[in-house]
Amino acid sequence: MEKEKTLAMIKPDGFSGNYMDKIRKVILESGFDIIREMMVRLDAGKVTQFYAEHSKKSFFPSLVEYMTSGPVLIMVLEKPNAISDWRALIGPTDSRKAKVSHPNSIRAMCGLDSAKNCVHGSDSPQSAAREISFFFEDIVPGFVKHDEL
Ligand code: YYY
Ligand code: MG
Repeated sequence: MEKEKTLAMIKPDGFSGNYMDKIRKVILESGFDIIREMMVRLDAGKVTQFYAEHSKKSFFPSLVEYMTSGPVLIMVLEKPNAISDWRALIGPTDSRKAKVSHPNSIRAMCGLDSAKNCVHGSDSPQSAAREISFFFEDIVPGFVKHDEL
């Protein structure tokens, strides 16, 4: 089966709670290769672009505040079926639900609720291509950035 890439992110609470090493361990033990990673502090402009699809939602201002509250670790993960396997491993958006329905998921382990949920994962091949090229321009050759997204 052909390898696939997805974008993963450890959000600010993953840092502050010292979950970083645990999360990296789960990633590697689950068969993903971490082919690129960088630690950055996102500014409001970058978060607004990254989460453009949610810009009209009521939670958007708090999402921007949360995502800019501390450093994040951004990773490109690779393995066959990486996109849906990483989504399955992180669990549902709401960490409170994850603790009930997916107790072994990463969001159950380190998230708090539907806002502070500790990790990100691309939700489709289109999102993965956009999000990887958003942070690592060299990885998706030929992928055209959509400024309106
Ligand atoms: O893809 P995923 O992160 O699982 O959820 P989305 O519905 O795409 O929302 C993106 C991001 O927005 C979520 O990870 C936290 C934040 N958010 C929020 O703060 N409050 C909500 N009720 C829903 C989402
Ligand atoms: Mg999403």
